[in-house]
Amino acid sequence: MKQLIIFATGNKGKIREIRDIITDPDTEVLSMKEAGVEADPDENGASFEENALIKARAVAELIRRQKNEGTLSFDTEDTQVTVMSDDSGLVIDALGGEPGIYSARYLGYDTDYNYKMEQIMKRMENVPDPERTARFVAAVGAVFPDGSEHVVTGAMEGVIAHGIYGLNGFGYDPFFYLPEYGKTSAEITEEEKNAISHRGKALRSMIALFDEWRRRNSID
Ligand code: ITT
Repeated sequence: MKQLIIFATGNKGKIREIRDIITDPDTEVLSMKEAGVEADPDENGASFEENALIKARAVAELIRRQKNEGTLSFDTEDTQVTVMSDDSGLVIDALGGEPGIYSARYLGYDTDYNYKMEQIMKRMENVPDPERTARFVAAVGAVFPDGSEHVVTGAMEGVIAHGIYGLNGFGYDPFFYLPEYGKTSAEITEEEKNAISHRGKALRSMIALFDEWRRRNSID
């Protein structure tokens, strides 16, 4: 049975990392745009986990509807479709957990990230290094082919730097300093980031859950 994972995200940085993390050659990964099932639900949950499930559920619902109407743009013959989503953000201890679940919306969804990071560094001007701890958190949600819902999380610990360094990654990576590398997460390679990142950890946990589900349901 072919496996198709549709990823309920419109964020190109996320989808690039996800494709590098899900390497099983028998599993096809499509973004919701590629699959023609673009949903933009209100992310009004109170946690990363709730928002991840809201996104996965909305796309699963759209697929169900399009299937009933016969308007699905992809073939579901001999294919099991799973929807996954990622809700993530940056949690800064000295700012009481901000921007947290509002990381994408912080200072405006379309605002340049250099500006967002500069504003955060300004707010943290007087915060001494030992108190500049932060973490990226990712919740990966999923609706499996039997309609069951699942959510797992992962985190990557770091420190808010005093400047912006590096061109890799996306979003808040250039000021997220990883003491064990002596670099920001925009200075390490994408491969290095995926090995230690919140997204890498959560996604690998979700894939393990999914593989377990397939074994239990005797699906090869
Ligand atoms: P989708 O909802 O379509 O997936 P989004 O960008 O709106 O895309 P979120 O609501 O989950 O996604 O917001 C996540 C934000 O957190 C993201 O836009 C970045 O600003 C930040 N973020 C998450 N993971 C990150 C990472 O690995 N590196 C840098 N910034 C990250």
